[in-house]
Amino acid sequence: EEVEETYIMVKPDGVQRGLVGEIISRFEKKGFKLTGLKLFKCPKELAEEHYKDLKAKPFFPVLIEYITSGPVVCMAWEGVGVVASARKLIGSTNPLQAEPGTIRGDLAVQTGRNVVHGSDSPENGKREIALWFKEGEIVQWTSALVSWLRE
Ligand code: YYY
Ligand code: MG
Repeated sequence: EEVEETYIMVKPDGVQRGLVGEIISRFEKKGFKLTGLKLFKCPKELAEEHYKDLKAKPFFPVLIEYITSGPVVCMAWEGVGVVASARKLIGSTNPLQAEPGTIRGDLAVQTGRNVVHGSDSPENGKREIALWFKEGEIVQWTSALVSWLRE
């Protein structure tokens, strides 16, 4: 069990639908530590770099259009096993297949409007945080709750 970091982002539909607080809450309540947070209008080049592995997919242009269509909320979260755990909290890519209780399972209906992003590996967590945040925007701090979350 290692301390990891993951990049979580409320997509433009999540911001427009007023789901920012709800989504942040899920990660806070689980017991992870927030180390970065900002509202941000994503430039096209950054969206393309973030999703570069999907460049050949037919839905890529529409995906870039969607991600750049309004402000997003960028977050960095830290914790033991946070990458895989956040993916579980988020649920399947297609919200209709996502389990109830997950963010997408509870709050979304379509893959193209699935409200939230989460890194899929610790390596991509680091890569994406470095991509979306500038130096100084990530804050190291000690939560007063640590001893109540882990023995
Ligand atoms: O990591 P996750 O967001 O669950 O899915 P990815 O396979 O990385 O795809 C990224 C993003 O692309 C997805 O959240 C929506 C969009 N997308 C799509 O519009 N249509 C697909 N068939 C697959 C993905
Ligand atoms: Mg992905």
